[in-house]
Amino acid sequence: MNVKLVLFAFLFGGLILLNDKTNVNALPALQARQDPGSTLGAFKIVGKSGVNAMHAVLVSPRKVVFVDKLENNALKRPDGLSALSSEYDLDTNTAKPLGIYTNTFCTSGSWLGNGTLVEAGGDKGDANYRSGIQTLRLYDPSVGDWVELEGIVPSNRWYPAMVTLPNGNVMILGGSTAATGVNRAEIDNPTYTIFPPPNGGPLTDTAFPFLSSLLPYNLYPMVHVIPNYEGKTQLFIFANQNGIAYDLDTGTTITTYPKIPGGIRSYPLTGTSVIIPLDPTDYYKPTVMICGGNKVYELTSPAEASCGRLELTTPNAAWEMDEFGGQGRVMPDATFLVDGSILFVNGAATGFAGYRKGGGANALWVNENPVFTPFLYDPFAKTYKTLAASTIPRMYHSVSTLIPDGSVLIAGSNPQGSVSLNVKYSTEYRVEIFYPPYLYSSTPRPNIISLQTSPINENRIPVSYGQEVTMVIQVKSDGGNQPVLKACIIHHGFITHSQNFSQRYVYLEITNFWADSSAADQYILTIKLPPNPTIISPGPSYIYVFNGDAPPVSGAQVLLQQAA
Ligand SMILES: *[C@@H]1O[C@H](CO)[C@@H](O)[C@H](O)[C@H]1NC(C)=O
Ligand SMILES: *[C@@H]1O[C@H](CO)[C@@H](O)[C@H](O)[C@H]1NC(C)=O
Ligand SMILES: [Cu+2]
Repeated sequence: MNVKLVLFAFLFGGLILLNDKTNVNALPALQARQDPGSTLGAFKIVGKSGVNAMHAVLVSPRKVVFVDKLENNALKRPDGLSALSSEYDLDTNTAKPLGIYTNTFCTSGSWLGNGTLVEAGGDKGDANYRSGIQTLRLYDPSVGDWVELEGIVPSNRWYPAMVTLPNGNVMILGGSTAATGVNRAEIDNPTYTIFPPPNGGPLTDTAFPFLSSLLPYNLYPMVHVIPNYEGKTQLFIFANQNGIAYDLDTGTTITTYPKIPGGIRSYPLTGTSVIIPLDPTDYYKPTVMICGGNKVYELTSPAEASCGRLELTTPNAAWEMDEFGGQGRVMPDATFLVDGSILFVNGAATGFAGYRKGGGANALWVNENPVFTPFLYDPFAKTYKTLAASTIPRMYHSVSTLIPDGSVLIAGSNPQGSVSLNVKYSTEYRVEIFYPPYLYSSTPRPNIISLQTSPINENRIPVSYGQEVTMVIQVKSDGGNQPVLKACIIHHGFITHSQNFSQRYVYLEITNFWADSSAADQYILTIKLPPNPTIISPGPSYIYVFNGDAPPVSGAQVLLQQAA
């Protein structure tokens, strides 16, 4: 048995991880305690992203790929040109350039079910970079770099959305055919494209007129797969203030939902959306939560301070509104934590998404008054808690993603047309890790030793829908108490512009649990995976086992697929 054990030491109620690597990710000192046993978490600046972190995706347990737009980044490719994409190593906190040669301003991405990442769209090129507006890019983590397929996207895609379908293909949806601050009919692209094309041959566009009805605020539409037991491909598609449930197999609208109260939720009055954690004991009943945005396209307009929750499969469901923790936010990022809570972070308190207008002392900030404090939302209690603040403004073009060790990587912010340093709201390269309160818990963290007898995070472990998998974990007893274990699977998604394509959090049923007499504090668990790919898309995901609120030392990366 692989015993690359991680030792725990408990000091002053905090938790320090000791392992054989340099301890670069040690927890920062505790910030002010709110109440005994609970903290506000802490930020730590850990490194530089090399390119602005406009798009981010966790590609393996300790690596994040960033994609920027075409601009003059200090990080250079081997040929001397500025890199547009980098791979960030979470152990060494260093970034290396990747090979993208077409303009990625601004794109979307999602994983194919086979475990290759797709990213598509962009803008015009320049003397050194080609146009990216019809480019599709593939990233295979086992190769570790991009392959660009230029000109294969049948129409121009600027600010499209993307989602992984239950069959493992990706859908590229909407956007405009040319760069714009606000969309308009002449450049609208109310169509979708599926990759790879279902019948082979070239990619084709299919008309999707619902998007035109949402002009001018239909860029980066929100899209989520709706869970069902009938093997149907049904999507929740939302922009501006309106959403529908759409059956992709029959090309019909199943439900037209009521308009969300409050402001406009999609680009450039950007809010965010998540499907709150799905639960097998509740038959995976989906509830979407849409937060933030703004009411009017006006620089000084206070950001929308409301969130709406809507049950997508309950007949005649109404929006259940709250005050978004009392803080308006445009361009928030919503990040699931391992325990199912949602971290809202980044964004601004006034304005809308986009670059400054004008320069120097005359700069007009279209987004202003950065919000420095993350809020932790409990989707069951429906409560918000204010956490420790960052010192870095993170507004337009910033990101946040969960890391399998339970922390959150936060990067980016570039409300500038091109790299501008040492100015107000500079192009921001600093990468922060946010350590949520649960990492300071005194509850022992589980250490996942193996999954289906394979040591974790050496390779993606293949698993299939409905399968019962076996895990061996170690967890110290907490003052003689047995661990209280829960399990979940998280698809970390592709993050850009406050959207998180194909994101998903699903609780897993622990079907059996017993002490393993072969080693102290060791347990064997059997865990049942979700029954079908409408619940969580096929492709790379992480299985987590947590003890009370304490996340595992690391989640276990799997490649989830249909049984052959
Ligand atoms: C996944 O499918 C895409 C599209 O067909 C292909 O280009 C890619 O190589 C495949 N990846 C793997 C890991 O097989
Ligand atoms: C996206 O969603 C996934 C899974 O739900 C989560 O792990 C990730 O942190 C989220 N990121 C953002 C920015 O919403
Ligand atoms: Cu953008």
